[in-house]
Amino acid sequence: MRIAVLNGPSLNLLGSREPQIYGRATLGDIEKRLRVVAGELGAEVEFAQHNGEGELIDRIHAMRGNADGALINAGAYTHTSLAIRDALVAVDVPFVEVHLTNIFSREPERRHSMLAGAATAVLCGFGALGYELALRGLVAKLAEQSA
Ligand code: DHK
Repeated sequence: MRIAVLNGPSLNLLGSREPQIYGRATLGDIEKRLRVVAGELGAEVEFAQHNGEGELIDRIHAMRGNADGALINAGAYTHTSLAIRDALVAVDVPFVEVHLTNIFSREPERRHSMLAGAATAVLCGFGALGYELALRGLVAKLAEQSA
């Protein structure tokens, strides 16, 4: 099972970016842990991070036929990008929307997600651990569907 892990703007700065909000784990730490968990689950993971909306959309388009599922933290585009949701719907790859923070407990402009309505699941508020939890959940769900 191939899982794409896609991160959006400023998530390349995790570890030093507002650590009181986003934690101390770097994106590299998160990816390292996901590789271990994927190995345990018998899944393959592929990572990408882009700051630009267009690059993220290109990466989503590239998932068609190449990924069975995806974890996506679109960063601030989560709250604004109909274009990213359209791309996700277009490729028809099941995805889990992941956020480090509980977006529903933050500023009003972060409490709405453009992507959630198209997501298989949404997981937020567990910090870096959320990616691992989301990977476990998505792999279990995809395995159940293909059984
Ligand atoms: C990450 C971001 O970069 C923010 O723009 C979102 C999200 C929240 C997170 O919690 O992972 O509002």
